[in-house]
Amino acid sequence: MNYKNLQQQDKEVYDIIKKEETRQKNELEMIASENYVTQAVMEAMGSILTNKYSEGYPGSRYYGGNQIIDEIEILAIERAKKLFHAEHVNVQPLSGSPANASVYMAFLKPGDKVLGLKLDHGGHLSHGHSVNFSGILYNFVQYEVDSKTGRINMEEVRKIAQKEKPKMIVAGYSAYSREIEWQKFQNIADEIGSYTFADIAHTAGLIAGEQMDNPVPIFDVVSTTTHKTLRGPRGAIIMCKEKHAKKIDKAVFPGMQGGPHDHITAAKAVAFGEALKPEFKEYAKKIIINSKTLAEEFINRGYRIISDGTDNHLIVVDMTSKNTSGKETEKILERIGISVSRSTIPNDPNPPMNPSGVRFGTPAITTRGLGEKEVKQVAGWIDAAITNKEDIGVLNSIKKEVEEMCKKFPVPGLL
Ligand code: DSN
Repeated sequence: MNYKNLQQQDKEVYDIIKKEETRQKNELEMIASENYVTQAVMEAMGSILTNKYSEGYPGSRYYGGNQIIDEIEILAIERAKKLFHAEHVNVQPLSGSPANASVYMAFLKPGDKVLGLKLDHGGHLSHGHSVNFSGILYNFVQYEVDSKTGRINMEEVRKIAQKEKPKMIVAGYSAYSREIEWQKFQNIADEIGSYTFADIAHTAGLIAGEQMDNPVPIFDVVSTTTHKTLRGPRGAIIMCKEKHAKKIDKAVFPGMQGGPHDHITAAKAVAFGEALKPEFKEYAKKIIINSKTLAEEFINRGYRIISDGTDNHLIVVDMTSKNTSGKETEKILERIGISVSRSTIPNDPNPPMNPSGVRFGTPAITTRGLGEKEVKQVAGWIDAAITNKEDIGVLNSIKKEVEEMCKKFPVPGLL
């Protein structure tokens, strides 16, 4: 990436960015929610569209001079509609939590009852955790994954829904590795007259790439971030049935947000354009193959994987099966140049800051071009590092091997 002007004007910031660039080049990213965007997405993000204010929507803005901005927002909307088969799309949400806040604002009043998956069972903070606005403003009741299978038991969800009669049911998760039965959620909601809300932030790219089921034609409303498997800029969108369009748009602006970030809208349009190409389906397929390969490698080495495997881009591993914790594993792997995120496991006996699990994801390494052969190699390094966590010599030599692999598979956006 060329930072010529930044280098001349502000060396302090330039040096920090270059250090991070080197880290991204030399280390493997296995955080399930991260990815590497293309140069084209970055160029759109770095464009002069950042100079504009455009509160409102295409054709109806609160500032002059927005005819051209309207073109980019309409293009992003049309591409997202095509990608997800959506009736209505709002491309202005700044990120995942603000998007979810807008969804709740559109459909609920403070105090209304909502049903969401518990955070330590794979849900998200914004799905009703008590420290989050969602849990503070709304009356969330929570469902769990089955303690034996690690999967969502739809009969249990039905029982809770029938008993609690929530106004909204939330599905779509941050640390759940299985396909979601969208239609069954909708059927339950229909029985009790609830709205259905899917947060597909994690799997949006796999859905766009037609490797996982799409809730958009089924659910009332769906949010997703654009920067995870979808491989776009940091941001989010909301998709809904046409009948909900007005209330969603009103909730995003003026309800939750001010001016949209037009340079990010342009980058979203670029990312949706990329995801509409046939190559993206291949990419999505490879992410899942890599994730399944990783799960198999761990299982063969005696690691306990929640739900015993994966249908998507992530796996959650119970590290107590290897006499370590999530936090310690995160540190050990940092030492060899692999980034992961610690994670709670269902019914975790340990606290969220030092949970039992680790969440591994394959979207970023798949973007780099790693395939099954390399994933097997990476699983071997991870296991060797955990087994030899006190042996600095072993950790240093694995780190060198990781660096060698990184050289062979450069980050596309950093060429
Ligand atoms: N922080 C994201 C994740 O890692 O899943 C969710 O917001």
